[in-house]
Amino acid sequence: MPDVPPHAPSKINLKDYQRPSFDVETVHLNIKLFEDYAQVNSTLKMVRQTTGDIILFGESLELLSIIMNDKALTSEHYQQEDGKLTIYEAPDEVILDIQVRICPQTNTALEGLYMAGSGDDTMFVTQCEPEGFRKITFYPDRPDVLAIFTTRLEADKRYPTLLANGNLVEAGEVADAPERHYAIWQDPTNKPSYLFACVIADLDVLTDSYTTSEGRDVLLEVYAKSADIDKCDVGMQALKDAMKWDEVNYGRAYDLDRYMIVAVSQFNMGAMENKGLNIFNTACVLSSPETTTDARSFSVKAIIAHEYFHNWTGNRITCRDWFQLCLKEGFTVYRDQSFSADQQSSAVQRIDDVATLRAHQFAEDAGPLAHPVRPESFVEINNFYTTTVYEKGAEIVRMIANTLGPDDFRKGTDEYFRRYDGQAVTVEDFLSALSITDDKIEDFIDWYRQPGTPVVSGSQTYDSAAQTLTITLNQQTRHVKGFDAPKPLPIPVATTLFDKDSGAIVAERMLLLDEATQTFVFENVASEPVVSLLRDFSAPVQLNYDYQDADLAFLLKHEINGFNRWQVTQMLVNRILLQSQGAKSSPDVYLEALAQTLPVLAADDAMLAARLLDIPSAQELASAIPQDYDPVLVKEQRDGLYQQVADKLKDQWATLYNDLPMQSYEDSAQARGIRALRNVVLDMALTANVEGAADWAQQQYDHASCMTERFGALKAMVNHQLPKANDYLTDFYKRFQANDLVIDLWFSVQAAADDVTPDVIKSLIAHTDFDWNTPNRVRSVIGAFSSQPTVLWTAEGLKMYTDVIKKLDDANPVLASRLLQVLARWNTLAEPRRQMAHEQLTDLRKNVASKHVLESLESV
Ligand code: 0A1
Ligand code: ZN
Repeated sequence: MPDVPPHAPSKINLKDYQRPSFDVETVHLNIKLFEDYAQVNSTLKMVRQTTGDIILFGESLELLSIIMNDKALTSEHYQQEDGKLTIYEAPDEVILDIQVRICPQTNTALEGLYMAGSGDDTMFVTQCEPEGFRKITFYPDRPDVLAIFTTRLEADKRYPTLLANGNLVEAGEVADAPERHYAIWQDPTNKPSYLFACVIADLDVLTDSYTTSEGRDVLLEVYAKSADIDKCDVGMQALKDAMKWDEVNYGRAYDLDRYMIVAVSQFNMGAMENKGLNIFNTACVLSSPETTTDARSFSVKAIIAHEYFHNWTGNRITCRDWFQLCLKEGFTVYRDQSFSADQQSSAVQRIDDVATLRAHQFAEDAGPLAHPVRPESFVEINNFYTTTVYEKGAEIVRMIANTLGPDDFRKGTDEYFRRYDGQAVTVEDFLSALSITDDKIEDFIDWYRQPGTPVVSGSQTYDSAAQTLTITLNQQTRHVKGFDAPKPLPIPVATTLFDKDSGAIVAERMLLLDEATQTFVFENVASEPVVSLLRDFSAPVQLNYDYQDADLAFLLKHEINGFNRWQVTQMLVNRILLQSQGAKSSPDVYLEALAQTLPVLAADDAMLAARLLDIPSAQELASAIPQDYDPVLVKEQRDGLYQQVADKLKDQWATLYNDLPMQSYEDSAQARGIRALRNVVLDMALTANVEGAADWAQQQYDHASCMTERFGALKAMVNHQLPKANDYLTDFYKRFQANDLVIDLWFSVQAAADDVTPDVIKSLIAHTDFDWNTPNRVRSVIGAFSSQPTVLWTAEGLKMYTDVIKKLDDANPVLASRLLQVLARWNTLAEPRRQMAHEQLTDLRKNVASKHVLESLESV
């Protein structure tokens, strides 16, 4: 009996990997765009590598003809089945000419070549990672087939912008068709098809230049529609900063004469690193003080850097197969996080990265969609662009970098680039290069193979006679269904001992916990110290140490590193809020410690002070509750603690707020810190009912110098349901009606409001500006709504949410499946919600067809 139902989509397994039987040397693409279709002619020069037939992939293509070595093929020479075209008995060297017709105008999945924008802003762009190229033409669309691409684009002159990878070699009018023109681009680097890109549009361009450390003059271009071109400077500057940073920190210089970025309003993800022609979601490249919050603007810089860094980690060295996705993503995220840490306080950067990891990746690792950083099987690779692959993947690289130290890590990365440049490789190859100075690094392979977040528990004993401190640590990882029993992983635990009286550091060591249980002895310790563990979050684990509340309060005061102070507040908060999970703290110690720390820190480091007031989101708290999760109870407890903090410092909010006056806009770390803290203080003051706080909000909105101030005020007014909130929402809408990204904020602030109801969401969906074909807009309503678990996990909330998934399943399965991930932890809910969710998800499963969504529903 098969253990999968016959209709279940089939799985692809890492262990079945086989080299392609043919390589492609060169590809000539000729893409002609017409009013309601496009014709794609391709010429592939292919050479045999191993035995076997030629296998090409193709989806949603109308095959017009195939010619092999000048001979037209008919159906007896090939077979077309399940998105595969197999050509039999091919000679060792072939020239294939293939003609297909595609329809970018109706491509709502936003993969392959698709139409974006509307009216005068219509444009055509591509998204090929991971398997979109097969929607443009038949091709061995797999990352280990590298080829030299030449691309000819032809379109009506109404689209003056014709771009593809590499260098422009020719452009002109089309003979016999004066209304049409063409451009020919040649990319001199060997690349897999997922890095192919082209753009046919009418765009303005911001131009700059950069001279590399190797003396290459590079033309830099950011393309956007004309109304947005004034919002491209932040991205351009970030690009130049990233280029320099990669030269200094990794010895990597850019390798082409041109680097282009194109902003597109309809895009499933953040951005894409296509060789020399990055395509960006407008939300991840456009930035201006008036329209973009500081947090968004900061992430614009990080994403620009991320895509640029892929040029070496992803493009020049790419993945052998899609199971190795973390090879390029984990390393590149680690690189962009390091870049960002150099642009602001490194403590705040680490706080933000760890907060994201804990909120999203830990939740994923705790639920039914848990998977290894390098999965071993999948149905649909699009479902594996996850925080596990990206963020946990980055944490593994960070552990390796910290274990080696900066010099040996650099030797290892130099070796990686030297050995594998121009190749498609595996995680094992990466580890083997990094281990040239220390072969223990290869042991980190288990981190890539084993799902689940390890829990590190521990305790200490102090022997005053021997003057030794013994720390006992043990590790445990849950056994995820379908995987081998977990084994101990190498876990670096950064540890510092503090003298209890003076607060001075007594000893500092990186402990390597690589067995189930281990003891570590510190000698010559004169009195029992307070131990600070997992400093800078030295490993992606849950820490469960036998602390007294007083130890944590001590660390909040004496820890010198800002990240560690934040980590201590988070431990205190978790011990208060997760009482049902055996935690054991009263809020008093936490409230007292905050009250003492905050006023001093506010003057010193406003950004860090703002972070210290963080209380984990309801979703993050939920991820620590393995069963009987009651969203109402968690919300009550969370809101209750927030209220207690607000009340405890009630007398101080006015002083704090007034000490953070609004000034003319400045883009410095200090100014950003002040703006962040002011927004937090405003919300606290409204929570504590501080007299006059509603006026502060209105004043802040009316006199805002930038979007961080204006949106912070609006959000506070909406969340606290101030009488004027609706007037201000109307004003906000009118002011920014022409700017889609700001209108996304307008939608999201309502959809994520504390008092949101499914009816509010329905009315937002019915708004004339709502658009199912624009993922940013869908996320601004549906994604934002999912941040309110008490409404989401109701019969009505779930019905609405699953109806959205049904609606998107066919039109845009990548988006549908990503939105669905939010419901993954339905089985940890307390009854009767669990049963209710199960019924709705079972019903959803009967009403969807995409393998993306079906795979995400496998555990239902
Ligand atoms: N490689 C990109 C992410 C990306 C993945 C898939 C996409 O379309 C389905 C688009 C972008 C990155 O890491 O930035
Ligand atoms: Zn990436």
